[in-house]
Amino acid sequence: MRKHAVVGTLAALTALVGIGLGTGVAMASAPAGCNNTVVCLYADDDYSGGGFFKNTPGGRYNLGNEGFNDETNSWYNNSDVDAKWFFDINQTGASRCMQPRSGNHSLSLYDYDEASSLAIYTDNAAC
Ligand SMILES: [Ca+2]
Ligand SMILES: [Ca+2]
Repeated sequence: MRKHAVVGTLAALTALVGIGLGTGVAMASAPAGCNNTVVCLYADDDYSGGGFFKNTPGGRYNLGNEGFNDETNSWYNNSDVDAKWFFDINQTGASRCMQPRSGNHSLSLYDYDEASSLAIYTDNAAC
């Protein structure tokens, strides 16, 4: 009886932790190395593996020109403006908005290693 109660409590705790981790999109503070005002794309999950870092509002980039085509697995936008990554070059194909001061530490399998271009906007109303 007592053993069952302990197991039940552990299961409840595990479920709570799972809910907390499962939301996934925003984190409290930027990862180390993603400096203020910078949009950071990373080759691996959890903001690791090296990446592509830009802090130029209005900037448009083809990631193949930067040696970073179809590499992105996680990102953090540590700027105050919207940014967007695109499946294809020249800001075409499906896209994903990167809201200011937010991140995604592990893209979905569908989005894994797909980013081919990037737009950094000049305000936070672009997407
Ligand atoms: Ca990758
Ligand atoms: Ca692509």
